[in-house]
Amino acid sequence: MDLGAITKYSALHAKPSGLILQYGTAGFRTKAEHLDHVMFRMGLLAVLRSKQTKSTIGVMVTASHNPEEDNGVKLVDPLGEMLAPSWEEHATCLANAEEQDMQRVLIDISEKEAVNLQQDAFVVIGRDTRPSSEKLSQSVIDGVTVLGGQFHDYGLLTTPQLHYMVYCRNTGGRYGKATIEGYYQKLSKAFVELTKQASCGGDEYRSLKVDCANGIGALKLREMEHYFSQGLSVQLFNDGSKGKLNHLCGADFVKSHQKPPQGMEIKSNERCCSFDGDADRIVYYYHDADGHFHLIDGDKIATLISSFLKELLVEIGESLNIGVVQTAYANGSSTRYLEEVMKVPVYCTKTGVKHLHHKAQEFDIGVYFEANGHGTALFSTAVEMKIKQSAEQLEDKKRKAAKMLENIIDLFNQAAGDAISDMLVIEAILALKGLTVQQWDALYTDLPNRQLKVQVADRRVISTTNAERQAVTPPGLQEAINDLVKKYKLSRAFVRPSGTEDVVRVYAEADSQESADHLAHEVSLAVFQLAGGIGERPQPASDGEGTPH
Ligand code: NG1
Ligand code: ZN
Repeated sequence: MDLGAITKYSALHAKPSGLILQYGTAGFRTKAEHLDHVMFRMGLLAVLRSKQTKSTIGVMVTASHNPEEDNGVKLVDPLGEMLAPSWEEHATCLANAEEQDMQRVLIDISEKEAVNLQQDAFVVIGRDTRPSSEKLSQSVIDGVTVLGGQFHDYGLLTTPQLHYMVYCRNTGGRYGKATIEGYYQKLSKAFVELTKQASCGGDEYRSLKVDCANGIGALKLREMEHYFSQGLSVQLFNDGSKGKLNHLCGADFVKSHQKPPQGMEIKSNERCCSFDGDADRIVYYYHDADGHFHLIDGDKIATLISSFLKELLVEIGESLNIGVVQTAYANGSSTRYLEEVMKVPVYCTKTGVKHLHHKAQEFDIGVYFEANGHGTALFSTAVEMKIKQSAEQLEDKKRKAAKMLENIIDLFNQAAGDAISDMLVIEAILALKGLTVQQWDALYTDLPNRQLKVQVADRRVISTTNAERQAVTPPGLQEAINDLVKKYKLSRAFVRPSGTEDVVRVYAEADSQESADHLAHEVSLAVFQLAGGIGERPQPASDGEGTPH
């Protein structure tokens, strides 16, 4: 390590003294103007991680669904996964070290993790369309360079595209080519082959309106469009040409406000979807003939996908184990439908895709989605081989199913939840099954629900167990929630500290919207009283239709 050079360059990316940030569920996230030193230091850390794993490491500059003024950074581990937990701690230490302690922390990490400093390092970098992202990604590059790492700057990418690049590079090209054309080709080839098998499906099935949250998804979808044009026609809205990123649009807005985005005209029964700001989340929706808005969230996406996969497996005659992974935010109706009607085992993990991803890896086929639309399906290597063999050997009908499965495996991003890839899978399934958006929606009816946020002095006073469904501390809180829940039918509620914002999140569902709103409000008051609420006391939801959390 050239300590002199590190000190010199670090001074050019100096940390505002006293600023403390935490590597959360999605990396570091805050106002962009506070992040320059964090970017530089994550460049340094990525080099150490690359040397330790002898693999390419990714660094993504984005704040996803958060406001345009924010930014963030996260590291991507060798197989496209989120950073290992011990390294998340190192990231927090390094980001918070005052200038004069930075070198010592860097050396500590290298020693603790037995990093061979002579080893080569390679880092790939991507960024979203935020005005601050270009400069911040340059700071990452400064950090990489000063520690002697090699790098490739992909420039503008969706988050899942960067995960894809990392995965490709660390699997010797077997997964795909680590270029943007490689990504487009792999996905669109699988999509076109798959949809060729659809017997029905005229135009009405094949056109889709996409709200791109004024983000990177618009750019990438436009680039990709001509690769799959025979199979699907997409109409892009909120493409960044005028509106502000994530403002009154995008998957997070649509899901949390339970209403359509601005800037998109929706005719009745038209199929629409929204991406978030870095295109790793997707939700669908439509207006029915009476003008009512219907949201099709991650839970219903997981249901469509897992039921289709199960059907294909039955057709091929393979008894592979398939599991669905959700979080506590999954709508109770979805869990019930999956378990009782579809007879698919369902598992619940803590919030944050790394937990879901990890659990999904335990199955031959693991489908995981957060209710907010972040998810994918994972296929074990053994399954992939079995399916490839079946596609060669089986008789006609079975072979067709095996071929479809083969294409679906290629179409899913195995490295991360990916709005583009999920969209193509969903469109293919709808076409193959001849399903309209209403028929898909009718699989089950969501229980009315409400999410709220409560400000407390220190959200760490709340600790949880049972995949965040029960509060362990502060004392008395869970008992209070239990008593409130008893007052309503088909009800459920839980609270947890957010991993990305300084708030406690409250979730409630019940048999009517009114009950869900009441329950959520009452639980918020319990949190406010028992967990050290600050500021104004939580107010009841002012209307029945989608007051934000
Ligand atoms: P937190 O802030 O921990 O609730 C939010 C989302 C997660 C996940 C992360 C990362 C909800 C309730 N929570 O986490 O699902 O997407 O952001 O972006 O949607
Ligand atoms: Zn995102």
